[in-house]
Amino acid sequence: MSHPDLFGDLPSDGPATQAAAQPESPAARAAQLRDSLHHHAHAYYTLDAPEVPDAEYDRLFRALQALESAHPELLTPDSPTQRVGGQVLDAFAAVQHRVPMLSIRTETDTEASGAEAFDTRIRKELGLAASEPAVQYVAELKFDGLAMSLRYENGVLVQAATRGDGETGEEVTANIRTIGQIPLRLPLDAPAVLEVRGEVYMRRDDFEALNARQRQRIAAGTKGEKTFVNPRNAAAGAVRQLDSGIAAERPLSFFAYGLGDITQATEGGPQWTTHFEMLQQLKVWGFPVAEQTSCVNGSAGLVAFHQRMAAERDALPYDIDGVVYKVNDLALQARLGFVTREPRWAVAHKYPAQEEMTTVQAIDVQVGRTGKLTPVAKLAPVFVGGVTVTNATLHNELEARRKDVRVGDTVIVRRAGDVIPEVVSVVLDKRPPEAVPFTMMTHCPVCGSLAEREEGEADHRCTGGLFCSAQRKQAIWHFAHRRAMDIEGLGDKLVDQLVDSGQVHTLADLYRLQQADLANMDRMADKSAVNLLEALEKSKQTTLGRFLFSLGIRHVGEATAKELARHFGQLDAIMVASEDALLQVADVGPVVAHSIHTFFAQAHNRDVVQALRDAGITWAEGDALAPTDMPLAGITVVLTGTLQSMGRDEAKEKLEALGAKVAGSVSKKTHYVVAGAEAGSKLDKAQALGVPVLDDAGLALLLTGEKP
Ligand code: 5U1
Repeated sequence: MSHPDLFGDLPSDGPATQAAAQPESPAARAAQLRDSLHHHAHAYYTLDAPEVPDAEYDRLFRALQALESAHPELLTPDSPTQRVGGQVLDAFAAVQHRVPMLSIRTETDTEASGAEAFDTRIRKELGLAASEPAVQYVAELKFDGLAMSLRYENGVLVQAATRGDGETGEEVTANIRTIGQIPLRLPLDAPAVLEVRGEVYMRRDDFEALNARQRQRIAAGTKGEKTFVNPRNAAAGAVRQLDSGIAAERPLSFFAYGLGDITQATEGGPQWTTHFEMLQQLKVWGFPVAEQTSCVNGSAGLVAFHQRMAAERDALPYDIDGVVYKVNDLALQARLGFVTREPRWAVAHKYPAQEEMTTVQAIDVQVGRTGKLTPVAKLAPVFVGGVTVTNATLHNELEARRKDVRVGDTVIVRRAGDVIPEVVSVVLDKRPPEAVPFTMMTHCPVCGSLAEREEGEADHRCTGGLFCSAQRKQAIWHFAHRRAMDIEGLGDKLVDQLVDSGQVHTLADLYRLQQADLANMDRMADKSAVNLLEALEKSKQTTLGRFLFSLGIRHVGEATAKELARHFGQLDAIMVASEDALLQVADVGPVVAHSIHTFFAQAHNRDVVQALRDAGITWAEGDALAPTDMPLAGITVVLTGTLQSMGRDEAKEKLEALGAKVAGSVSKKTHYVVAGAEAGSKLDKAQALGVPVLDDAGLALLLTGEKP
C-alpha cells in the first residue's frame, strides 16, 4: 500500500506514478516529501516491507535535497536528508543522562538453572509464597552491540548518546541519524520528551559485506583502512566516527528495549502498565523491537525461552550473547527497585561465548588419509562455545595466508554450535615483530615425500601414498571404521602403535596379527586382544559395498561404494571398468570415475586388494545384476518438471533400480528426457537436440523395462 501523499512531488524528470495535488509552497512540498520519506524508511528498514522501489525512494530523496538547497531555511533536524552524514567533529560532546543508563546484572550460570535462580530471587524479594501464581516476565534477546539512548523532543530526534559510565555519555547524534531504522521523528501522540534506550548493532551479512569492501580498499592501497574483528567492534567503530560521512557507509541497525527520560503521558494519550505494553507502543511509534520478545510465566517460561533462543541463536542474522529477563509489571519493577546501578527486576542470562581471544603457539601441518596437508593452528587452550579449544584448522595455505595467521599472533577464535572452531581474524595490534608469514612446506612433514599442489586445487598433498605412515595410519583407521570393515577395538591409539612399531605396514597385515603381537601394545589386556582378533575374524565376512568403501578411494564415499557394488555386482568388473563404464553408475561423475579408474590402474593398489582377499576377506559376489542384464542398462534419463505420477526422487530410484543412469543435465548422450509440468530449460534443450521427451505415461512404460 502506498503512502497517501507520496507521489505529489517528483523532480520534473521523474515518472508521475500517481497523480496527487502538488502543494503550492516550497515549505508544504518539503513537508510532504519528508512525510513520504519517513514513511518509506520505516517500511524498508524496520518493517522489512518496502512499498516502493529503491529508485523511487532515491527520486523523492533527491527532490527534497534540491528543495532544501534552494531554500536552506526549510532544512529541519528531522529531515531524511540528514541521514547521509557529512558533519566532521573534533571530539564528541559529553552528554549528561537525565535518567542514568543502568547496566544489567549478569547471571553467570549459563545453564537453565540460571533462569530458575532469577525467578527464585524475584519471588523472594516480592515475598511470594510457593502457592502464589507465577511471576510474569518479558524475555528478550541480549544483542551484542552497544547501548544507545535516543532523545526525542516534541517528536523530533534531537540527541543520541552512548552509555559512557551510565551518568555521562558521548553525543553521537550525527552518526545515529544515518541508521535507517531509527525514526527521526515520531507520531503526534508521542510524549513531548521521550528517551528510547536500546542497542545499536551490525548484522552479520552487513559485517561480511563491510569487511569485503575494506579488504578491497586495503588491496587497492587505500591508507588507514582495516578490517574489523567482529560485528560488535565494527558497530562500535562506526558509532564513534568523528566523520559522520564514514559512519553512513557502515550499515548499522537498532533494537529498542527500554525507556529513559519521559514526560507524563498526555490525557487520552497512550498508557501502559507493563514493560511488554510499553515495547508494543514503541513499535507503533516506529522503533524496531525484536520479534522474539515474549511474555512468559515463571521459571519454566524463562527456561523454555533460554533453550529456544539457544537453538535459534546461530540462525539469527545478528549476534546475541544471551537473553534478558525482566519483570513485566511496572508496579512490581518499582517495588523491586535497584542495587547500585542495576535494577533488581532484570537479569542477563548469558550463553557461552562463541568468540574468544587466544594465541597461536604453533602452526602444525597434518597429513590426511588422501595425503592432504592441512595447516592447523595450535592454540593456547581457550574455553569457547562451551568447549576447550586447542586446535583450529586453517584449511590450506591460501586460507592461512588470506587470514595471515602467524605463530605468536593473538587471534579471535569462534566456535558456534557444532561447527568446528575457526580462527576468525588476527589482532594485528598484538602481533609480535618477529612473526613471519606462514608458508606451506615443500615436503611431507611425516615421510619427507614431495608435497605438491595440483593445478586448480587449493590443497597441497603428500605424494608418498601408503609409503607415508600418516596416510597409512589413516587408511587403517578408515578401513576399520564401523561403516567400512567394522573392526571393533581397532582405535586410533592402537593403530598408531601398530604402525609405529612396524607390526602393520599394509591393510592385510592386520589379518596376520597374533595375540602375542598385541600383548606388547600399551593398555592392551588379554581380553581386549582376544576381542580384537575376533573382530578381525568377523570382519572377513563382508559386503562388496563395505569393502570398496574401506579401500579409501578418493571421492568414493559410502553411498558411491554401495552404488558401484549394486551396479557391477563383482569387484573384478569394477577393477577393469573403463571411465565410461564407471560413468554409467548413478552419481558417478567424471572426477569420481577418474579417481576409481586411476586407483585400480595402480599395481600396488591391486596388490592390496589381492592380499586382503588372500587373507580371507569375502563377500557375496554377483548378488547384484550385472549392468548388461538390467533392462535399462546403458540408458541415460534426465528428469525435469513436476511429474504427476510420482516425485522425482522416486522416479530416479525406480529408474536406477532398472539399471538406467539418471543424469542432471541434457546432452547428446541423453536417451530420454522425462518432462513433467513446468519443465524449463532442460525440455528446451532436449527439443533442440532432438532427444525423445516422455510424459508420465512414457515414464510408466519405461519403468516396465520397455524402451518407448
Ligand atoms: N534486551 C535488552 N538488552 N538490555 C541491556 N534489554 C536490556 N536492558 C538493559 C541492558 C543493559 O538494561 C536495563 C535492564 C536497564
